[in-house]
Amino acid sequence: TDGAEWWRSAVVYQIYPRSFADSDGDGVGDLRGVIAHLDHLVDLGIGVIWLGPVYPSSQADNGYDITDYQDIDPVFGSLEDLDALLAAIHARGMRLILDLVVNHSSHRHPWFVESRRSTVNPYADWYFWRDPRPGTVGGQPGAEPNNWGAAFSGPAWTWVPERAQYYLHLFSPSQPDLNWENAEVRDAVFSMMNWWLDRGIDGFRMDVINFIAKDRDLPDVPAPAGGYGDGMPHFANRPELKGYLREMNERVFDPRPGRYLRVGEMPHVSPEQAREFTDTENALLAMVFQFDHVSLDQQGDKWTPRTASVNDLRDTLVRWQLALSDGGWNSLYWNNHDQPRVVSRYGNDTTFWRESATALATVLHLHRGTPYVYQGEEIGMTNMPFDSIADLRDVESLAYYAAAVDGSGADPAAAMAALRRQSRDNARTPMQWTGAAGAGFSDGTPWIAANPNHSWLNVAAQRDDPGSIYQHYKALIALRHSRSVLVMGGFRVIETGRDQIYAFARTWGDETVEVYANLSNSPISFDLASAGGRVLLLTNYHESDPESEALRPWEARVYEC
Ligand code: TEU
Repeated sequence: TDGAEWWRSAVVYQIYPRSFADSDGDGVGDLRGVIAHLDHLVDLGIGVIWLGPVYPSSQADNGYDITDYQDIDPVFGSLEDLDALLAAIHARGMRLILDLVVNHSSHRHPWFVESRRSTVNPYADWYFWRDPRPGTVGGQPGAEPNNWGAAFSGPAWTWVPERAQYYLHLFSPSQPDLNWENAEVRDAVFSMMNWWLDRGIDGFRMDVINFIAKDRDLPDVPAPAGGYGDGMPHFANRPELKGYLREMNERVFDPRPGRYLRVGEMPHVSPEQAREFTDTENALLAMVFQFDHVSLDQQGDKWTPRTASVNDLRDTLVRWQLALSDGGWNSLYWNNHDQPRVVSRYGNDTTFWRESATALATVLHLHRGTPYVYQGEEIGMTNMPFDSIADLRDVESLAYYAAAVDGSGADPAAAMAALRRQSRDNARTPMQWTGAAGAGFSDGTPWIAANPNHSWLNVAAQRDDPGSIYQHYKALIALRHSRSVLVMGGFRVIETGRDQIYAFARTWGDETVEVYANLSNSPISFDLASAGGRVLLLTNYHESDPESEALRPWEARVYEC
């Protein structure tokens, strides 16, 4: 792929360390467990590993609440283990990016422990502290400085009697938001980033990076009577955001040779904004994670279901592809540690489990952008049949259930149905390496139960099976590495006149690749767009007639034209 930055052609594998591989039998994945499985990623064709947070943490949000940004939580290992992992990754020609979680720290971080003591200590202004709403008594319901709700239920403010003020937390009370307007906060963050880059890592995935600039007035927002509202317009994609990212680039990345992968997770970002942040001239980031395609089955809040149609999926994917088809850059993902498993969500994890998993993978990987494979996606791992709330661990899921069932008297069965559909724990059950009792993940009791289907759905069962989901992912990644058109090519939709079919073309110079995918449970006939002379590069059905103008359920075909 001529001259493109390495992260345009590489495929990124996301590891959720707690659930990937446990080397010491404590039931929690760790760094030594990752080292032991690197060759699986080499076999798959992975170029970059995104490792979820492994820093010391109060573990209220599984590491997204950090108490020390420059060390490793003992549950995952040590800094020496991280250095050994980095060396092992580099020795295999792969790269490592870490998770940068600097919109907030843990409430147990020394910065916050000091900040909460008084209004006059050196860290007093490192977070968002506000007096009770005028005319109210601090700590009483309704005394919060504004009416924003937190992402994990409840108000976005917690009262600290010691300081006689509230602090802001967009997520859990264990995650106080850092005040980026304070230059000392920015100094500390940039110094920490430089410390990690000096250690040899290859970049960062930046957690909710578009939330770091807040509207200092922190105004009330429309909200149901006595309820909380969505403060998003006052903390997402604010005008000051670009200034902070420009300063980050000037003080961290620009002074260094080489190219670092900078990925910004940006809930609520639009394609146009993504283009602004990633456009080639003065790219503030290499790419962003958007959320439009992973909220199509939600209506307002994530727990209220909506049926996502193929048209919904296609329209959203196409909108993002077209916006970034001739400038800027896209991330491509179906799964991560916050999303339910795509084969259960948008595919068919019963009748057409293999076909739908591979059709969805084909569509994603042949788009323009950098593909991400989330651990277990490469073997088609499915959602978990959670039986009761005791099976769940995620702070977001537990808070939702408590608020719905204990707080509002909702039917526990309905709440469990919503959790089986959308809980983040669907993505956090142990990686399924083998069919053995602990799924090859741990010899101990795992921190969260493994999916019972690991008995047949696992790496060992698929690795040497030519028709497996694993082998299809491997073929897709190899295909991407073999053709510039799949990396640099533009994107255009192919109109087939069939709602169930998603078809598109990629063109680069005189190379054209066409993709046709039937994203439904029914066979469908259609007309192949290009004139003859096609070569079938890849299909997800074992036997496939390249000239057939009928696609079987979830059949995907890739042609070179
Ligand atoms: O997620 C940000 C985010 O928007 C998610 O909260 C997502 O919207 C939600 O999980 C969907 O229900 C990042 C991390 O990926 C997530 O794991 C953390 O919980 C969150 O930030 C706070 O750090």
